[in-house]
Amino acid sequence: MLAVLSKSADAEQELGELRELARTAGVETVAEVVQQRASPDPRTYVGKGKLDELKHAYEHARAEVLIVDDELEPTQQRTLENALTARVVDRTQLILDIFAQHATSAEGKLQVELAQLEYNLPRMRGMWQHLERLGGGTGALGAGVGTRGPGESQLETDRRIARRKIALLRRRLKDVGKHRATRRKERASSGTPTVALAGYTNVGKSTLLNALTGSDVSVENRLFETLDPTTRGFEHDGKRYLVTDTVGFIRKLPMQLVEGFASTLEETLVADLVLHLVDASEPDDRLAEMIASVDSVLGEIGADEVPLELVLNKIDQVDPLGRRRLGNVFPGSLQISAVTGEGLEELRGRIAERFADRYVDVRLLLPYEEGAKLAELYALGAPIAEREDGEEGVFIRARLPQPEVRRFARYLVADAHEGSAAEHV
Ligand SMILES: Nc1nc2c(ncn2[C@@H]2O[C@H](COP(=O)(O)OP(=O)(O)OP(=O)(O)O)[C@@H](O)[C@H]2O)c(=O)[nH]1
Ligand SMILES: [Mg+2]
Repeated sequence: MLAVLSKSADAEQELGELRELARTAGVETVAEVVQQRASPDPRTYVGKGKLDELKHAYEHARAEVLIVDDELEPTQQRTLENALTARVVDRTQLILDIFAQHATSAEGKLQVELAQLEYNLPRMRGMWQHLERLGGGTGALGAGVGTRGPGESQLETDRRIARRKIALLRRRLKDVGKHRATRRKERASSGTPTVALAGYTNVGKSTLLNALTGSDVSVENRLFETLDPTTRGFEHDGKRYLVTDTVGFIRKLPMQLVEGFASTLEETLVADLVLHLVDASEPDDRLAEMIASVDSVLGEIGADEVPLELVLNKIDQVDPLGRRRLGNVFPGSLQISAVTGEGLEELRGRIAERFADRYVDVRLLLPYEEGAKLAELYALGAPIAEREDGEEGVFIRARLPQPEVRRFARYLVADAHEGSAAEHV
């Protein structure tokens, strides 16, 4: 059963999202309760009168768990559980549960475990009391926890163990993060422009990665399908670009997850360009809210300095009138469909434009005795437009990333027509 406190008159969107989260976690919604209220009651979360209604609805629907659309204070959770004799799961716990289900890589699992421990640490007392009362067995949505009802000293011990585990996980994540940093540096030194896909969960980031690069990253109509960053390349007009797909954002993204997934989210931070992907088929006010929450997470991780393009995906779901309206609301944004392929050529072109001055067309004459330089050139992986083995050496026409040109400056040959050694594309 779902409970939502709403400040806005239209709670349907908040409910809809919570329903989706519950569905993704494998929970079927049997009843929903909404209270219009500016801020939660510090003790009971909902108002006192609403608590009776909630209790009645919970029993009537024969619900097995109450899911609340906020991160609850430990006391609020306890009070609700006592009042309803129910299992109460808050929004953060629900999202952590989904992340735990979807984590596949070693790093993803560590990140989720860290986030869960951090969520649980201040709640450990509540957790044990909860277990004692219910006779033990379940933490959040079925994660098995020990059933022993410990005394105060046991609790102290558990807290210490948890803190030590948190420190250990942080260290291990740092090590794993180093590998990622190395890979990132390799990418950066290759000079290949990197584009990061950012956006709300389920807007089609992975579908777009697949469409642009011909990959087959997992795509599902459920939330937080992707947790691990994936980087793939594509070529456009003879130039190579890298695209990174990463974890999606959500309204009220638990701060424990932002912290736990810091190194993953950094992929966005180090990109040369962020494509902020949105689901154009969402109603206007929901769209605005989704954009705002992505912007706020990008700001939180310091990625708001990276150049950004707003891209409206799922445009195949929008009628011509809606498209025109979106064009007015978001001037300069691209309208695409990662599924039908509409607008993808324009998107590639837009990306290329952004990096146009980062590549330089050069003509080189490499004497045969400079074989190592030739190997170096090939190692760059830059597209070679022409190669001719002449008398004086190898003549090459190639497109180099700007920072690499200096290494070959000695071998540059002037363009017969323009008289300049390097011409900007
Ligand atoms: N109609 C339509 N559906 C799309 C489009 N792009 C993606 N989808 C669907 O949207 C759902 C989510 O797609 P994903 O690519 O998994 O979305 P994501 O942003 O990677 O989601 P997370 O990894 O969960 O954050 C899938 O059911 C896709 O088939 C599109 O252009 N049009
Ligand atoms: Mg994805």
